[in-house]
Amino acid sequence: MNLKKEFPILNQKVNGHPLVYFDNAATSQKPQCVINALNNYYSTFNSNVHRGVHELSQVATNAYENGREIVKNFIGAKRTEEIIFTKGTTDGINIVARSWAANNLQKGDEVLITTMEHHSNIVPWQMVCEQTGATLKVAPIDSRGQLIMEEFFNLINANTKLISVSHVSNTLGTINPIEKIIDFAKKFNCKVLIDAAQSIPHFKISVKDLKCDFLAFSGHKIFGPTGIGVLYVNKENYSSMTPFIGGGDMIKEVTFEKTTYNVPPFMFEAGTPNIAGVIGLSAAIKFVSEIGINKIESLEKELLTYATKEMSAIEGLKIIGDSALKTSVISFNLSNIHHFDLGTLLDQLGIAIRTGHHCTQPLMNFFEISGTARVSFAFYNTKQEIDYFVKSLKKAIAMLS
Ligand code: C6P
Repeated sequence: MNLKKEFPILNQKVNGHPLVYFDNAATSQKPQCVINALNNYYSTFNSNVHRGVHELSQVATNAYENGREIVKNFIGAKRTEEIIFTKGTTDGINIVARSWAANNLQKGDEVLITTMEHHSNIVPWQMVCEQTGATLKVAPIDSRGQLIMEEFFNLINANTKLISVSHVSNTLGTINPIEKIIDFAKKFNCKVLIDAAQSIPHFKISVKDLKCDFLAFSGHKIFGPTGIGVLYVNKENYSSMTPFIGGGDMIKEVTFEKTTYNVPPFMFEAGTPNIAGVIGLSAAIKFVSEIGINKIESLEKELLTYATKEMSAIEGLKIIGDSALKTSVISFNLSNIHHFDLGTLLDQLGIAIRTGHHCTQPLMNFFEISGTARVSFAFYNTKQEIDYFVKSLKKAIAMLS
């Protein structure tokens, strides 16, 4: 399979140059099979789910629920009901904050996050700590952008009720040792949420092996549509969760006096869900599985190693985050050139990168920088694209210095 050819958007010129898309951590591109699945749904069986007795509704319901099965198998969950469809990673983390943490935390309890978290894994905990009186603790990192594990473990105690940590940092590419974190947390009976937004597209994840309590990811970062995501909840945790969004489909019975709730996961999917999103995500996961997630991992490792070597040779270029374990992301700054100016110039040459704080302002404060330029790869990127990028980077340096 010519992998790049599967993505129609990549076959175009931007600003007169063949598009080089290096902003995959922000959102990945969609293969033709995902576009076809969305088209097919809207052209042939668009209908609401769980409601109608008519044929189209039944076909849509089957496709939607089959999506749950596909996700369950993909992340190695034991039970289909452990899969909640959400709007994305942000939504998934907020569901845990509102439906679990708000009901189970109190003054004296602690929530532990890390310095490298995305705002989506900081702000919900600040909100819930303010509401419950719990305290937010932040585990430190070193200058390479790695967790300092000794200090991380020292922060865990009998008061630690939840650890919420990114599997992979969107800004640094650091892969965190979540297996060790989960093992250690279990000794304290502490819940663990994994923000898998940046790991799910890049390597194999098995929640059964990890034994995490919660895991959240976004469909759009794994070649699926925007507006769809997944929250995995280990079934044992459902007994201590209550829904916080009320409406259709999440109920068993409603009277004006009292409402009883549907069983999970439906209890957490109030209102008409993103049916097209689930169908598109299902197609994306099938596509990834056909290529093989291990193959994707090794293709991307090659790209990361090659780009790191080529970029490191550029004078005045400083890579932010060189963890021993890294995936698919290179953040960098150039001496005397603002990342925003660089991003704008590269755009003129057809190269899409991201610039700014990447929704990790506390991490920027740690490194005492305002932002970075960031390239992030997917398996459809090529070494030729990296060569063109490096050549363009040198051109940009010559122009902007
Ligand atoms: N990071 C990036 O360019 P949503 O927006 O809900 O799909 O994902 C939020 C999110 C949560 N955690 C991590 C580690 C993330 O990287 C992201 C999204 C994008 O890095 C957009 S800011």
